[in-house]
Amino acid sequence: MTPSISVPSKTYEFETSADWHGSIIKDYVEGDVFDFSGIDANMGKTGDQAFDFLGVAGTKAFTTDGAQIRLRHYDGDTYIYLNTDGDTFYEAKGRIEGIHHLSADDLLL
Ligand SMILES: [Ca+2]
Repeated sequence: MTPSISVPSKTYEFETSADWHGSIIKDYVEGDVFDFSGIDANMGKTGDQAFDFLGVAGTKAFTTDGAQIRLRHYDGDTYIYLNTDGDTFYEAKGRIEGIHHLSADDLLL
């Protein structure tokens, strides 16, 4: 009988959108958490705002509300885009190897 090995879930923590930008996560497993809560999601407002999670969404999903996170599945990988400044373009993009169906529960916003 093979003993089952329980691997505790990991938390990937990012303090700034620059920390996340260009990241490549190679060892993600289901249950791991991405902690973006330390990032000020809206640089246009004072204080530390939280992100809105848009789920898997196209490039037009970002609005001028800023403070948004969207996912993209592309070429076998999962990308997470952060919009932090109230225009419709991302400030940071990182990649998780493989297709993962992350929900808001997998992200700390
Ligand atoms: Ca932006």
